[in-house]
Amino acid sequence: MMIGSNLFGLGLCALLLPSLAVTESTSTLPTAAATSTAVAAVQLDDLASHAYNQTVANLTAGSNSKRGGCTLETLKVRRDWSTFSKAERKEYINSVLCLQSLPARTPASLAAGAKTRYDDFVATHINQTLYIHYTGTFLAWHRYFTWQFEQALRDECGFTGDFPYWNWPATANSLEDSAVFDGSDTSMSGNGEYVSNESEIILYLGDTPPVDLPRGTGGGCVTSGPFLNYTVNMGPAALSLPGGTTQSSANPFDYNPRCLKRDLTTAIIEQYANYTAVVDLILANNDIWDFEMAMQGVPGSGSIGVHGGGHYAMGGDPGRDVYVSPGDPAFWHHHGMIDRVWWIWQSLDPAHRLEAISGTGTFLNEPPSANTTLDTVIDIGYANGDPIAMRQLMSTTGGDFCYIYM
Ligand SMILES: [Cu+2]
Repeated sequence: MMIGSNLFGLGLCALLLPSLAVTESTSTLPTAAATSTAVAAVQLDDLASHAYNQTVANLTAGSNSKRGGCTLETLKVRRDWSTFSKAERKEYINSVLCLQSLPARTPASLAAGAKTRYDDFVATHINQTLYIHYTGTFLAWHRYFTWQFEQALRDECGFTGDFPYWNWPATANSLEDSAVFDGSDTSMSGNGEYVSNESEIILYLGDTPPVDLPRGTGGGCVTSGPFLNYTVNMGPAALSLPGGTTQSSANPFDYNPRCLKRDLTTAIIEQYANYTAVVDLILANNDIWDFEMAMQGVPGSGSIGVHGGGHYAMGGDPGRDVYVSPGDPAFWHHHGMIDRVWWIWQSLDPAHRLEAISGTGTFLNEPPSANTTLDTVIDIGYANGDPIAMRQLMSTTGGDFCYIYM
């Protein structure tokens, strides 16, 4: 498999603000996650309000003028998918389908399976997986990747709405009934067809004890919704299969069209991305290294974190493939929430956290590589945009970014 080499030659690897009043003060914020789900849900709301108010206050004060010129007037909004109207959901879905119908920019000589503009993003993620997970770039890389996906929807497919996120803990009772995955024509398609006799998923990471995950309620091809006829064109690269085996194709960039599979596993969200888990991630980790490791799951801890939680709760193919995961159209909803949690965490101590980076340029520093710094350059290749330094990616209202989460 050519994954380890850098095939693409990439060097390094309607404003809806309800109120502008700043009402929250830091002293009212929780300092430890409540074990009660209901209380933790309120805590998460309070933390998000704090981040929101702080972002608005900074823009109002004009302290941002030296950055990219983001203002309250140009601020874009990202919202929980469940708060989107049906018409808003359809606009977003149609723009994703549009991107999946436009021709790829990635040369076939680099990725024969990259057929569409959507696939350009998948190919980039496959290509760089070992340099963007468990690295110093993890959070900023995915912030940029998701934002450039949003720009592609706007610039190439006429999308004008708010960008969505999947509020995991609010779906911890039933993914099958959630707005993201209910299988309706305003969802991101739903479950896969039920496959009987599937055994559990076993994740291996280096020499650490494996993590067992329950199987879900589907397993096969999605049976309804907007992505019923969508084809996953590349991979698998490292697809976890029930029973503990992993499937890889000889060249994951080759054309290998197949259906989108899901195996919705509510129990995974219930365990790893419930309200208490999300609030604990935000409040119990003061250091960026601890925060990003807890988010991805500390190897050997038995936890896959909220990041692994969202990916594996989708299940199926490519949901359980670290490399090909953007091939599931719900990837962006998931990474919207990842980015939101980072934004909330940053807002709790911006002086120390806004530009905090820890880690190197390689997966768990294997093989050893240089520390990631503010000068480290991110390049998402044929997906979209230009190479950019980490320092431009640290604030959601700095550099080219200008967005806020509600
Ligand atoms: Cu990723």
